[in-house]
Amino acid sequence: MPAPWPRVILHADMDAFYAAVEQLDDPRLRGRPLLVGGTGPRSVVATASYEARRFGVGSAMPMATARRRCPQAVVVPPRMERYKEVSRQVMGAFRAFTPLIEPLSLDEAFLDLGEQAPAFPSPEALGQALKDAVRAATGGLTVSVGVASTKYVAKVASDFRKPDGLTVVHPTAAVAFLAPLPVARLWGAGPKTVERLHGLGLTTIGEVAAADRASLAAALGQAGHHFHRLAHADDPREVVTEHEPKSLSWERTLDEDITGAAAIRPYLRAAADEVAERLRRRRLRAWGVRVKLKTADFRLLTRQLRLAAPTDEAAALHAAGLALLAQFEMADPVRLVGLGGYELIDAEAPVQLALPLAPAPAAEE
Ligand code: DCP
Ligand code: MG
Repeated sequence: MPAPWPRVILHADMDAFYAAVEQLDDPRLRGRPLLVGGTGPRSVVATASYEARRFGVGSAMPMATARRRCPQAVVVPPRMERYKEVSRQVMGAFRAFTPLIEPLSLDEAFLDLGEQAPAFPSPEALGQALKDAVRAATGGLTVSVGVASTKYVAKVASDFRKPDGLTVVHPTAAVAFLAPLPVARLWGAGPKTVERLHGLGLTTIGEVAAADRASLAAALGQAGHHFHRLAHADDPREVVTEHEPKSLSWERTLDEDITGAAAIRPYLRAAADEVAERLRRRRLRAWGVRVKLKTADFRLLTRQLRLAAPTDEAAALHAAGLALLAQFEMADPVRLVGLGGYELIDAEAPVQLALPLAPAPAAEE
């Protein structure tokens, strides 16, 4: 993958998912307007095939209204078990590309290609390979894919040319890509926000990007900052896999062995910065801090402690790291230095402060 991609994130969203599965399983339904949903008086449309969408019907519309607008549509009841089965095939196809998958629903996920991306000659080839893999795994279903360097832009991109779309937004083109889109496409902007933005005379994302950040914040509070950043294609959120990491650590095998605390301290500084950055990106905080040293003769030594409050700050991690370093006997040369946070919690979770605790027992492997 060419250099200017700081990272490669894909958003993939199956086309008319339930309806596409029904058309896959019953060839007579292919090419026809199809509504998936119940037929009771209070039923709504779960989804409509693209043939039916032309008649102005779509998800969440009362079934009665949809049938009035598109009387020739076939209506089938949902078969959730089958959709879950196909969803497993789809997610399985994604997993062949990367373990870093964040499913948002049965038919939609973010993929962080991180280190796998360079294996592909171009972002277009990568996106096409994903589409081909989904088609093969499901026996013929199409997925729309957005490729970008942030989650937000990838999500907007996957929706850009539906169905069977592939939209690649180069990082340097992201702001221009977003600019003409309506403010409703800002992630998290519901009807109320859209109304407020319109009240400020802002109807496109480009206008939000050009707006003064302070006045946006004055009108919308914290959300004003958030939307201003999104409009600049700035979205620090990481792809979060189903399984939260148990710990986040930084470690480095050194070019040459070093001896003594003074030589080790600069590495702890760098490690604390890196771990804090990664915690914040994942919206996590660590209760525990661990320092790991490997001696030149390959003994692994660790010391750990539990903080008085969970943190995502480099200064707190660094201070803990220095306190832990003081607990090692520093006579032997060291070939590896590491620092990690463990016992991670959601940064937004309410925190119950710890009772003062003695340091956790040191471990030695
Ligand atoms: N769904 C639902 N009720 C809704 C929205 C969706 O039951 N209000 C179900 C049916 C969809 C599936 O979830 O098939 C996926 O939702 P999407 O929003 O991705 O819609 P589709 O995949 O149907 O269409 P699109 O091609 O727009 O992604
Ligand atoms: Mg979909």
